[in-house]
Amino acid sequence: MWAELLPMGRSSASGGYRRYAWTGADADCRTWFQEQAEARGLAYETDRNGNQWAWLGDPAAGNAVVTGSHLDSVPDGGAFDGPLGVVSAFAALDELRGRGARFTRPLGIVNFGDEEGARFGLACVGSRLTAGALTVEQAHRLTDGDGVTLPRAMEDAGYDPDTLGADPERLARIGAFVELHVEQGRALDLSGDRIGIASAIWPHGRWRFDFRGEANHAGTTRLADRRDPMLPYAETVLAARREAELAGAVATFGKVGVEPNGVNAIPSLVRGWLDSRAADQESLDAVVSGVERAAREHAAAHGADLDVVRESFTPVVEFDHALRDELARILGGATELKVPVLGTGAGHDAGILSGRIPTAMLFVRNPTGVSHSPAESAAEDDCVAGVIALADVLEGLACT
Ligand code: HGY
Ligand code: MN
Ligand code: MN
Repeated sequence: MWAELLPMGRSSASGGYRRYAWTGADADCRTWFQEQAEARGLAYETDRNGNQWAWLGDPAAGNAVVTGSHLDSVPDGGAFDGPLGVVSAFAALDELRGRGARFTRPLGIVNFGDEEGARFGLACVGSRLTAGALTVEQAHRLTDGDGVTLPRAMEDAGYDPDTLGADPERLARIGAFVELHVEQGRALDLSGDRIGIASAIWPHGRWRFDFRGEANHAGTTRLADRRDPMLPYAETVLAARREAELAGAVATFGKVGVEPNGVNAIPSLVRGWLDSRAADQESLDAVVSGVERAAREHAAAHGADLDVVRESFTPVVEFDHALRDELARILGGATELKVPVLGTGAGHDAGILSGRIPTAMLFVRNPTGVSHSPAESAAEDDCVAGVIALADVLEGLACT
């Protein structure tokens, strides 16, 4: 499975993945998912939001156990973020069949669409729509960098955007969702453990800062006469770093757009996106308001106008305690090792669904902690340990 997925959407220039929602690379991954489902005799379907499902047993029976993750990527992402959870789901089912396990609950494997939000700017679109955390009207307004709307992109990919919307009937059939994911930090590497269990996801969000000034000639415009929006933007990037350090949080300007984007033109517009996350809401609020305050001061000082728009926000997620303890009991019993319980600053579909159904996550050790980069890695032994741990969890939850 891993070898089949590896070439899909991989850039030969960067070695990273460009599997953006509803593109050709995404379609290749989706075809692969369907083939995996059908090769195992699972009932395959796409839901009203374009998420893919593979079922063993009849989900209408209810109280299903679902596992899976996503197959899309950030720009030049790594191979593991997302796909490891989907591949491990199919591999765990194979493992359980090899053990002769008998299922007492329906088992679902899912690939949630557009988890990273790389194309339309909002993360976890598939699970947000399903959970009713994103309205159809909001989804219809999502537009990519080329002006293509989400409904148009879905339609071009062969999906019907008219069906988009909350899917409470589907969620009502699910008793537990367990997402396996490569760790996106070094906690397991430092503790010497292969596998961890998630405790919580930090509150996080994305804010767009539009600095507007005046385009002019880079050679002839006196410094004193300029209204250059790049200057307050630069000050704002530095302020984000300072505010994050003060609050023990993280803040990143990782995407920027400049108009007209000419070497010899003072920009008319600099648009930067702030991604900020913190262990608690108060710290996150402190960072974002500190960054916005600095941005306003510097914009005023340079004669630029500023608009700040919150594009997305996900409050703190505490994963279901009973399910988390059940995972710890199952894995502790199987390995006689204590499985570490970790918080994370990364967002996941499991976090979005946690407000609606009991969810839990398993993390697989990442030896460098690097993620959202082509350098992301995980050792094969650790990935196999992840599959076995997921199989143990599914067996404990869904088998006699
Ligand atoms: O955490 C993120 O940026 C995304 O949800 N994976
Ligand atoms: Mn990611
Ligand atoms: Mn992910």
